Amino acid sequence: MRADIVTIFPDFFRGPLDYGITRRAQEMGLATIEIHDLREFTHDRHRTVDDRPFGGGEGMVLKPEPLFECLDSLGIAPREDRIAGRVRQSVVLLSAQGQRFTQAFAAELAQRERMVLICGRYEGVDERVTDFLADRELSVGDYVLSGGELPAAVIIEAVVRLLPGAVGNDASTQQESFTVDVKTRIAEGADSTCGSNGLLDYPHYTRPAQFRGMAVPEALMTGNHEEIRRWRRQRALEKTLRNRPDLLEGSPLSDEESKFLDGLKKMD
Ligand code: 9D3
Repeated sequence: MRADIVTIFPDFFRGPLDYGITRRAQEMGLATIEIHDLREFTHDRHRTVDDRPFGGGEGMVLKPEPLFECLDSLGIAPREDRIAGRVRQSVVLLSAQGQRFTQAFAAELAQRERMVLICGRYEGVDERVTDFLADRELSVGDYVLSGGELPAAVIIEAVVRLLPGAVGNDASTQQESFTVDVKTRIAEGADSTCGSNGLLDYPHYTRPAQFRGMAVPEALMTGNHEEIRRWRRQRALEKTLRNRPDLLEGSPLSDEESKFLDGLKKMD
């Protein structure tokens, strides 16, 4: 996959993409990430990328011309070909007004040969970019950031780790590939926070078994795999109820799990 990032802060991306899986994916040639300085697509002495909003109001807006010129220079297919799926390319505008980025979007973008991420800044971006240049407008969550740079790094990381071969022999992917229905769920957009069942993951422990008076739970030390499985499932249910009750809605539970969960709900 080739990813292009369009930004007024090109130096921002020295760092976040040069570690771990994203670094290795680039070294292996699975991903090529290019950063484009929006100011290089201006023509005035001050390299102006923003202007005041028509109709008045607070703040500044990213001008359309440098963004359209930048995209022209990238040799991206026409928007109608991208939208119709005639080419596997996406142009994504990062904005606070976008659709929420989820694992499902990550899985979809991982199918693309090419993706362009446009980082919004200031109060926003001229809407003609949204309507006629980008084919998706994405936000990474309901909180206010100062621009699309961190979100772009988030999206690149989420997408690149899904590229075939990117995670290598990492135990977490091996475990994922055990169960066919997990892969299917992930392809269908299962949340990365979820284990195989749409719940949060169970808690993990490693050595030492005793640490400053804090013991690893007994069940994990038994070597009884049936008991360990049940313990993990119960802790995952507890944690999901406490931290992400919304995930329990769409999650199919066995009779035993439903009973356990009802018991938990009565407790508080
Ligand atoms: C008047 C309200 N505005 C400012 C408080 C809205 C607003 C404009 C521009 C809020 C944020 C931004 C800049 N943010 C992004 O460009 C952005 C973003 C975000 O703020 N949160 C989550 N995802 C993203 S992607 C791009």
